Amino acid sequence: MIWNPQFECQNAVDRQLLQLARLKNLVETLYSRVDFYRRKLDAAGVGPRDLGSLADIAKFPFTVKDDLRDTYPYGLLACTQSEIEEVHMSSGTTGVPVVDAYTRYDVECWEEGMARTLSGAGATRHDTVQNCYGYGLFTGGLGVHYGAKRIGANIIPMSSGNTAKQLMVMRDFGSTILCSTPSYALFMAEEAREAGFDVRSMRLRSGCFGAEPWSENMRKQIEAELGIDAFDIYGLTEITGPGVAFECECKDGMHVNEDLFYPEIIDPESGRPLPDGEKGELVFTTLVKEGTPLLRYRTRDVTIISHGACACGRTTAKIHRLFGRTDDMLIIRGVNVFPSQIEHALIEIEGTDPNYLIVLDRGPAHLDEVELQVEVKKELFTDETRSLETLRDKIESVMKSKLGIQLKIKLVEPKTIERSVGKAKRVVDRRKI
Ligand code: DLL
Repeated sequence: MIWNPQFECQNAVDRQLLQLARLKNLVETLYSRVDFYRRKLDAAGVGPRDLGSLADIAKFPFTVKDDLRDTYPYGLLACTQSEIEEVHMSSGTTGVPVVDAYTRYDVECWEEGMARTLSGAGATRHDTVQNCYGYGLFTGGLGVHYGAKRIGANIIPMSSGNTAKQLMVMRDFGSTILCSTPSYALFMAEEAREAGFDVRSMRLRSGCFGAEPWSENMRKQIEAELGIDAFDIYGLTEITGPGVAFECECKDGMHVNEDLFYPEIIDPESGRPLPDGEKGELVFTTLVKEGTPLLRYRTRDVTIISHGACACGRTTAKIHRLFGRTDDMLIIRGVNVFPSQIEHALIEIEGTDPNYLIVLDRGPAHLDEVELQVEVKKELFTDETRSLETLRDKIESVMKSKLGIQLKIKLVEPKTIERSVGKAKRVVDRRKI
């Protein structure tokens, strides 16, 4: 089901004209309303007049996550504060959040992008959408919520967690579409098996999964265990949240909502744009955003782009399932975590050394398990065990409040963690995704 054929099936020439007009408008807006961008564009010696064609975008400077952090909270606002209707945030490298501020029109565009996303997975107004993405500052919960409302579907705002209740609701209310992280979908399948729920015989028929890396193998497993069609959906807080790109029934790459976001693939080293089919870093320019519009935002996500019509009838560019990231950001149970955040938190805790190792694993229930090994001062090991326990509890609660996730803390003696001669190895990722 195609939600908006006018934009999703537009011919290439008309789309490019639309994108160019929107891009010019964006650059004008950024120049006149956002000091940060006026300085950046002046320094690069470019302005709206330099945009003769879409390819000219390559002359313009990039925006990076640090720019968002440095201008926290409202330094990139292109509208007045009273026009802001909603804000969302995700973690930045040092724990300073990156902010996305939405005007009424931005929320409408988000609803539109998410209506297309859910339609790609076959949703209509007759569906019951069980939304297990977290509601709150994370964009997953409300993004799906708005899209489902726009379609006119019945939305069950479960948020994440409480799996027994999720399964009961799924059965009793006949949910037809499941929205969650892929790892939580597998966890639910496992819990269902143990609790004697036969999800395959329920009404569930498809699901939208994203917010973290997953694989074709995981897709097969989710589809087999839940008896559904599983679709990959992509987005990021900075750009709008979910609703940036989504799979259709062909399950062969994610369609980018190109009338709303202009995608590029660049060489992460040189910054040069790469042609279709070449692997590189995904960059987005928001074409209609009013609150916090961004020019050439480097997502750090690595993928391939392809243009051309799809068998589903859509003509929008498609991005390949993500291959990874160019930075060290980890996604642990759907939460973005930078090792540097852990390091900053540890420095403030007395008794610890700044030597640590993050060990990631997929537990038997498919959920990420994280062990944080921390070297502690030698004296603590000779003391009563009570002080070690107190320190462990302290680290656990500091991490929980700073990162928003529970880590298993293992205190180790000095010099236990292997030293490396080059860049310190802070992460061991044993998750087989
Ligand atoms: O994860 C938005 C979202 C919510 C997407 C629900 C899909 C579903 P952030 O928390 O800002 O936003 O994290 C964005 O998550 O840059 C990717 O590295 C990763 N990511 C998102 N979707 C996928 C996906 C939301 N389908 C970061 N596959 C992005 C792999 C994904 N990684």
